[in-house]
Amino acid sequence: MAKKTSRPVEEQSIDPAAQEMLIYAEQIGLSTAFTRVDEMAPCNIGGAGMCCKMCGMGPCRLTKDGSTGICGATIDTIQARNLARGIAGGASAHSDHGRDMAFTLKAVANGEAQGYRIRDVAKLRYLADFYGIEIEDRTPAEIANDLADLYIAQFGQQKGELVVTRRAPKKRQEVWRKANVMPRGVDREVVDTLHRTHIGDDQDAFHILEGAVRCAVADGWGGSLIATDVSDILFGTPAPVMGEANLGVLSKTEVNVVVHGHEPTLSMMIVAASQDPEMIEYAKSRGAEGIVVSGICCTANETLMRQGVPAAGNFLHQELAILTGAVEAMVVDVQCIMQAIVPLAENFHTEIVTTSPKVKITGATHIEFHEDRALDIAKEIIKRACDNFVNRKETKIPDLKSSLIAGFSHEYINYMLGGSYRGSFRPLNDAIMAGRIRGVAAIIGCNNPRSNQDYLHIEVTKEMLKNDVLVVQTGCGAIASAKLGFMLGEAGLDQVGPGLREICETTGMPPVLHVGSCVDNARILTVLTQMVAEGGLGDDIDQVPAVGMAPEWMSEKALSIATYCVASGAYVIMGGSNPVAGMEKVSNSQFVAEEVISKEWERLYGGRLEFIDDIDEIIKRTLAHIDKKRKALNLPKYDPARWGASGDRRMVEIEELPLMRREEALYGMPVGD
Ligand code: SF4
Ligand code: MSK
Repeated sequence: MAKKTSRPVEEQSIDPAAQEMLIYAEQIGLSTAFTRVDEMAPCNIGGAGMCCKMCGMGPCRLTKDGSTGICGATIDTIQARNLARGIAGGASAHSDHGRDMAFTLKAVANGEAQGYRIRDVAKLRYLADFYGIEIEDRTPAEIANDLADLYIAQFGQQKGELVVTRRAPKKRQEVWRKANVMPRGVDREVVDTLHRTHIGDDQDAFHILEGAVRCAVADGWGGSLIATDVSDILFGTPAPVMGEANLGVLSKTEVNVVVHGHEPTLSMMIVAASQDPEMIEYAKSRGAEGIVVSGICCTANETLMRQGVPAAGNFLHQELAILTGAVEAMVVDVQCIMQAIVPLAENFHTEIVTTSPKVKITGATHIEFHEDRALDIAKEIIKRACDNFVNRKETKIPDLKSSLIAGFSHEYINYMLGGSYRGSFRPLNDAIMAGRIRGVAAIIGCNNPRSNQDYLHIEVTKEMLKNDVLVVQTGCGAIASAKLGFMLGEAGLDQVGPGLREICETTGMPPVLHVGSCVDNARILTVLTQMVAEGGLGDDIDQVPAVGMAPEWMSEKALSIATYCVASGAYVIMGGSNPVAGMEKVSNSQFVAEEVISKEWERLYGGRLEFIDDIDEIIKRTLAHIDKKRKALNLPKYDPARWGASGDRRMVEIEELPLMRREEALYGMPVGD
């Protein structure tokens, strides 16, 4: 039962659809994460990373100046260990996703996966060739088998260097070697971090966090990049596709199947099964008009950017979708699935179906997914949802959804800027060098009910656009922008500065680019690498005028992403709670971990990690960093007045002038008689 919420709905979410559902939840007395968060005060000792429970002598809470744990561990050791374990947790989740994708590729190559095929042969051949796999006179299946073996080997490799790191700029690889953070194997680095943070192991904050950086690099330039590569090979490299986002995508008259989690393997098969005429007939036989599949969280991003499957919402929408009473089945795989959806669904007819061999939730139906029967399993789930349609009672679906364009992969951006025969990042680099585009901001990451849902994502995005900063987004941040209408070409252009606006009008790209799911932050790394390779913006990622932000972060994966971005040279700002914060009672001089992730990491990698909860400060530091990098590259100072009205706007103004004045405006003087 929900208690009366302490915050008005406008302070829980800026999304009108969410607000509508939150009012409804309160009316019918059901709790959500939005209300539970107000009933659960955060522990400020644990939140600041000052509580250690690494052994049975503790937990030890270090809240007094100079205090240590029972074993003598100091505050900097404890904070560094806690942060390192968070990074290892996030890296393991992303990377295990990558491993599963590599096994799927192997199964597809060997004809052991039902319903899949290799869709992007060009990317398969490019990657195989990059890694030295023979591609001439070989079938896609033969090449895919070898590439899958190479990728699978990256997880268990014990010595040497992850081959995937060769995709980073050469200078960056040297930085990692010099700093001793070049990963040996994905699993090895995760285990190494868990080992060194056990009681009685590594007890030097700098050294603990060095291991954590190696682990994060193994994620970003290892497991995550493998996940993205294989998803593109199997399901197609994303290219712009129209879609819709928000709870209004749920259908009043059709069977609603919501796919939620992260891995595209099952969700893409569910999409395929839902389009099967036999399944549609089955739905009709149960009284529905058809079947609608929609997504939540990063499964939404995976299916949206490849198939245009509508996104029902981001992380905090998972409970709200069930509250509509219109969801026959919520099919989940891995990561970011709240246990609360099972008891919540008991108030409705919604069946929660877990599918991953790694994830069961007490009270949910478990239908385990295996590639060799993928399509059969997907059809079985769809049929169950159709059968459940007759149990649907009153529904309450907010009549709110926004259109968007998703699918800006690295490859498409290259094509978009240069065309088929001269694909290039040159126009983007030139625009940054000239100052039309001030810089690039990657605004990524989760929703967190401790802040106002989507508010930070949207406010930061708006400020970046006003300041001619091109925005790329992934994960739940991308869905926040989509829901609020920023991802539709001209739709957001009235809020964009003149220089960026002109580039958007010339190239046809929206000012906010949907780049994918949270595992696809690896795409942002490859975009930055190509910007470096294109020339004019330095010879390594740390020189590019770019910033990464996760304003509403909550998951361990966000910690790993932030760390691999810093290790790649980026300045990263996280909003919300600071896991290495100090407490007033304890002398600041002790907070070595916070010093390491900012000053020390900047010295070693050229990037730094900061936790800042003030939105004005986030914006100020982002723009200051971009300007600092512009200055270091000797680029002209950013000056929006230089560009004035952009091309299309100027043309509209000129069109409205009398003929004589029009010619004068166009050519500087009247033309002819
Ligand atoms: Fe306490 Fe040390 Fe055990 Fe941590 S490892 S719980 S600080 S005794
Ligand atoms: S789903 S990790 S809440 S982005 Fe990738 Fe969203 Fe964060 Fe999960």
